Amino acid sequence: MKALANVNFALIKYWGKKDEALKIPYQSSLSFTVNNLYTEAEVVFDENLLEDEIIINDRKVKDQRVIEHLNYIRDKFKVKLFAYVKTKNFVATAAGLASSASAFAAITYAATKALGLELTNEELSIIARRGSGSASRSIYGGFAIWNHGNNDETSYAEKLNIEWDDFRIVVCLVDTNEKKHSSTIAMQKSVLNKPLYEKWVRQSKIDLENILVGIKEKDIKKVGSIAEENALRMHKLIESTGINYLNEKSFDIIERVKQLRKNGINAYVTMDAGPNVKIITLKEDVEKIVSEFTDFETITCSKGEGVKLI
Ligand code: 2P0
Repeated sequence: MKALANVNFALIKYWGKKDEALKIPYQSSLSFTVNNLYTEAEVVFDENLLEDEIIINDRKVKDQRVIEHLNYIRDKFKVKLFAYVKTKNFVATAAGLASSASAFAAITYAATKALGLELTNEELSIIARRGSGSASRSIYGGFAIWNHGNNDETSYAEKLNIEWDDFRIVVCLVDTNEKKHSSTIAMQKSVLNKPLYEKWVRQSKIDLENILVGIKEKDIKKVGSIAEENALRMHKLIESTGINYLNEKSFDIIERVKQLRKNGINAYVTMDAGPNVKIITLKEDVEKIVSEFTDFETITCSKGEGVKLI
């Protein structure tokens, strides 16, 4: 079975786990699944295999996270067969935006379909979450909310039934190399900074309530400014641990986006566990933004679909 899952970008970030093994977060998060950036995954369970065979981007690897995810799926559905797994990240340009979210969503869907299972999106979201937290959201197209829940059964993402056709994210590529610090480790360190982390959890709850209102009203100013503040707050928290994902070029883009806003253009930033900057905007402003950042490679994204078989 072969599946495709799109990358999702969080507008309200997931940052920090209450339960490391189950990947249950302290706070809920909200994201937008995009087109143009995705992973294709093929999974075949084969009685002739003596171990899992994993090929990522045409390279045979012993990827422990993928093996653990297969072990989890085998255990859950009482399957004994090893699997052949082949994944490929498709980004409009070089690698680097490759995401564990799209990868684990695609593997989850391909693997469960290969086992002949017909699961609900909630069930798929729970399984994908066990591979990588943010993968729980890539099951869905467009806006999705991952309710943190309190246990394995209640921590899953749901689709927000709101269509906002003009919503866009312009990715500004700063660096396509693999990140130096895994987000899993950076999250663990952030949680240890108790006062700041507790503040982060409290504020992200407020941000989530407010951004939901903004999305319902299709208010780009409200949505953009809440997402930007949320992302900058997450990076302040991360910096407090001694880890820096953003570099000079990222800060330069952030400043230039502020300037664009002063000139009446709808543009707001969000950044994840790396230096690339994603600019939140509307269709009508995309051209102006792209022409401002000709010194960077940009990828314009609109709404992407949920996970599907191909
Ligand atoms: C997010 N990120 O909400 C946040 C914002 C990065 C910054 O989810 O440990 O790869 O596998 O659950 O999902 C990246 O973390 O981490 C992430 P694990 P994951 O998109």
